[in-house]
Amino acid sequence: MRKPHYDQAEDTFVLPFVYGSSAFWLGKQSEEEHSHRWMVYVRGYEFEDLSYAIKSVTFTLHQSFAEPVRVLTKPPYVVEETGWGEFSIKMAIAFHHCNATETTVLTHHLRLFPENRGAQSMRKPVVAEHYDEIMFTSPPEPLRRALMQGPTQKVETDLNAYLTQTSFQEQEIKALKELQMAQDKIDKKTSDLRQRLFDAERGISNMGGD
Ligand code: SLL
Repeated sequence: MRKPHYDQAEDTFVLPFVYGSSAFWLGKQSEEEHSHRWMVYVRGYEFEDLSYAIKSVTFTLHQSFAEPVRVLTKPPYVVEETGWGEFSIKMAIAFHHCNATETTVLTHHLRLFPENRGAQSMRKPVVAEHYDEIMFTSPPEPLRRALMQGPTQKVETDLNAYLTQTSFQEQEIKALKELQMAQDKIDKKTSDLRQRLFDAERGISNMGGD
């Protein structure tokens, strides 16, 4: 599980997190006004329980929804709904022992439709996620202790299953593998060139030695 990164010199903590949405098309038979089921969420990078730092997440939906302001005071910080259209969702993340001015406010654009007008699928969700970090500089003592300790458990939600193909962790592992392969290629080229240089130098010295 990802712990916040602590910088002693600056006395800062950096808390990684992910926010976004996942949407399923409900098919041709669905009602026009409820053609998609979607979720918008704030989650830990590795689905860790962020309630050690987060006090609440307030989602503000489009006015066409009944009670558009949804306050979640415990994880999973998810709003699940059905609807027909895309819109921007405001998310305000409040932290323990902090005042309202320290609330982090983000906007996520809910995506329901596949990119480039691709075909809609009832099985494959349209996932739009963002990685972000929240920085705390010299936080109040109880929050400092919580950040120092980091997460203690993961959150089990349906969300985990929906997001496995696109999880940032998997992307990171894939990127690291690709980097390693590129590094191996460079190492091989460098050693080939070194050998050629060595052979060439030997050739020159043999010429001079006659
Ligand atoms: C659009 N600007 O025109 C956007 C607005 C609003 C979507 C989209 C409501 C569903 C319900 C809903 O999906 N609103 O009332 O339950 O595309």
